[in-house]
Amino acid sequence: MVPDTVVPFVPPTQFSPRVFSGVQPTGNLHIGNYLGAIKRFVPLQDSFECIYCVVDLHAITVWQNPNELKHNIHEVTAAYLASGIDPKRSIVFNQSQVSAHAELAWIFNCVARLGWLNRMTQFKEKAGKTQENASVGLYAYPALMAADILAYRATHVPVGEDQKQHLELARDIAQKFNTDFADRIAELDLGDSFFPLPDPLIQGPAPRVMSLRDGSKKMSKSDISDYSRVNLTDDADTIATKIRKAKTDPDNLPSEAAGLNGRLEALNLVTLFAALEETNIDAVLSTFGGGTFSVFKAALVDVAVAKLAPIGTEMNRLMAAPDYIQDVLRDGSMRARVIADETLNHVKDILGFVRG
Ligand code: AQP
Repeated sequence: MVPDTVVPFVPPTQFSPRVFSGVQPTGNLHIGNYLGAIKRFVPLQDSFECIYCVVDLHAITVWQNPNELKHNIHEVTAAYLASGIDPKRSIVFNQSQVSAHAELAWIFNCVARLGWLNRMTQFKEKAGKTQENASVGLYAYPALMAADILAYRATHVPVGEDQKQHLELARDIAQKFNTDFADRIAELDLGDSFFPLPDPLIQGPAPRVMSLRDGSKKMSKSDISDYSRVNLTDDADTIATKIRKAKTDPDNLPSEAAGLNGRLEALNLVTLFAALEETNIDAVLSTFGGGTFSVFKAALVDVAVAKLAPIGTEMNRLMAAPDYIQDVLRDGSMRARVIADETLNHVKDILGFVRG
């Protein structure tokens, strides 16, 4: 029997298109987070119902300074808003204010298999050689990510390429849940399957921006070298210095894309230019091919400053008004809770939990 309190349910065969994505408030928000994720969140608002989360529960999978965490949560929120996410049209909130994420994550810990998590390359990269000392949360991170997405029964998830494997795991969890409880889902009249299999949206010219110091490493907030990344709040001088110091090789730029094979740093800088200018690698090389890096880097500085400075300025303005940011997060959390709690209540009924 479905409890009386259950609200009318959208048949699962007709999952309405919904986008969910998140960014961790781990400080040093960079141009990779922007080009690979946040920038691409914005146009999706025109065709989808969008939910954008500041995933603070994910952030604490590695130790965070409590005195900095609130600032970092505000920083990601400010980056969303400054980039063009409209908190009236989309839901913008921080994860820890909606307890359904943590509850559903536990349930998914019991659905996901150890073997699946053992294959996650990001855990291996982040835990490094000291896996025994990594938190259990870091290991279980992908189950929480699946909960984030599936609490809203989101159908599309815009992320950078590094998150592809986690998205596949979220699909596996959704599929296993649907299969394990198929009879119960049918008995409760919840359709053929309860969760959608969310599709990753990994697109654009820069799904994986690399470190400015090492073209084989992903640009990352947690890289100890600040020169490895361009931060969204860097001023024009800092952007110029970082790009001028970016690692390159002794040759001039090639005239064709094939000439970038094996030249990881050159490829990264050309890709960055193309992504910022919203063009492609061939077009960049048709202008700069055959020329020196110093000429190209000067042009890249101009483009980067032109695109990032307005965002950084707006982020700083918003962060100077923390009450507004708090209001956005409070309002977003209330709206998110309505959706996530409804999903969680159905999941509890499917599992056979008793709820009063
Ligand atoms: N280098 C990157 N290029 C393109 N996209 C990227 N993303 C991250 N790094 C790059 C995308 O940004 C979104 C938010 O990422 P996250 O905060 O969830 O953390 P992450 O993927 O672990 O990114 P970082 O910057 O490396 O953070 P730390 O160092 O804290 O782990 C995601 O969509 C991600 O794909």
